Amino acid sequence: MEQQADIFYRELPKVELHAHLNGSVSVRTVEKLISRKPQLNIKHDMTAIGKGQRRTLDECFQVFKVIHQLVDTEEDILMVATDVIKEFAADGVKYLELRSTPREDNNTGLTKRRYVETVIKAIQQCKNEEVDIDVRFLVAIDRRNGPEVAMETVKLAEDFMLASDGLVVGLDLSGDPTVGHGKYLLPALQRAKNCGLKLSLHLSEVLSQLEESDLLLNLPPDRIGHGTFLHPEVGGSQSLVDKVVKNNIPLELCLTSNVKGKTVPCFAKHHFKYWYQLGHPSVICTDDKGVFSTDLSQEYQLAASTFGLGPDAVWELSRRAIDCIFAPETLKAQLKHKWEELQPQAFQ
Ligand code: 6MZ
Repeated sequence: MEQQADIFYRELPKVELHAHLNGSVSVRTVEKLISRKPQLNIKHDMTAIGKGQRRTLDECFQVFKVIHQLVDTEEDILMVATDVIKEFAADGVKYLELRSTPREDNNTGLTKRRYVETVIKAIQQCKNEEVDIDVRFLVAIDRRNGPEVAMETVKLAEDFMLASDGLVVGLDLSGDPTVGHGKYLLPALQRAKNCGLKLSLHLSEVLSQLEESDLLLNLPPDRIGHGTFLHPEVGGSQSLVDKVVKNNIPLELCLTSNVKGKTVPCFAKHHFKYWYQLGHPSVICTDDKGVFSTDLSQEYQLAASTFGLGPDAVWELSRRAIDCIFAPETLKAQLKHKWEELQPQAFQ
């Protein structure tokens, strides 16, 4: 049976700003995908990292490759995206920004354009079914694929920003942080910014990216993914911190992901503490709820128990996340109103 505390975190209305679509696929959806493609001989333990287990970041990236094999048609993407959206809604997430890297597949005829269209279709279907969640989409650049693909991706995102009724709001830069260098991607990112796409960039997810982080912070991005090694105590620098603070760039922080991916030694040493104590906008997120076997309620509960936050502080943390969303101000106001309405229920 759920404990009273667990219920509070589930009832807490939440904003999810850092969720990779294919990393968010649940066990239930993986089962459906495996039954569609038995010939691949993929087992459950190849798509998720269970409780108490840890892998290197490199091993995590192998897991994404396995999931990508399972998700290679429009039908798969539609099912995965609708399932993921409904699961976030069931977890009390009221506003979700999903991100995903458009892929093409010659064998199935999947194109990058159809990929984005299919995610948008899933969002619209959930809206038509009145699922209680507002969803936006960030088109992702996988840094591994280099500057030309990055520029292509920006152009695709630009087209959809203009033609998706406000559903495509921005761009994400992600992928294996140890591969490639952000400096080659600057022209693409600059173009995205100039055309009005919001930028959420994975930054300093691993150590020794000081120069890259400094360059990317000059854009500046609208939000930062992880930012694990920005501050001086862990090998970053005060000047990086100053840039983040001066531009008031919110951080998307993913506790379980960072600990399971071994970039942070334990929850107590997570950089949430540093940024939260500074009073800097910090948003709790899941990253890859399927791969890391978590959900957003658990992540809030984990932050609260690790850093000693009471219910009022947790409420404030979730409410302040609204200010960091990429959707327009009108929606922020609506969400704040929703939080007010839901407050008595969460605290009863
Ligand atoms: C960097 C990550 C990531 O795009 O196919 N991705 N990039 N750091 C992380 N920390 C663990 N987790 C996920 O979702 C999977 C892709 O998201 C990015 C990687 O590029 C991965 O291939 P999509 O929906």
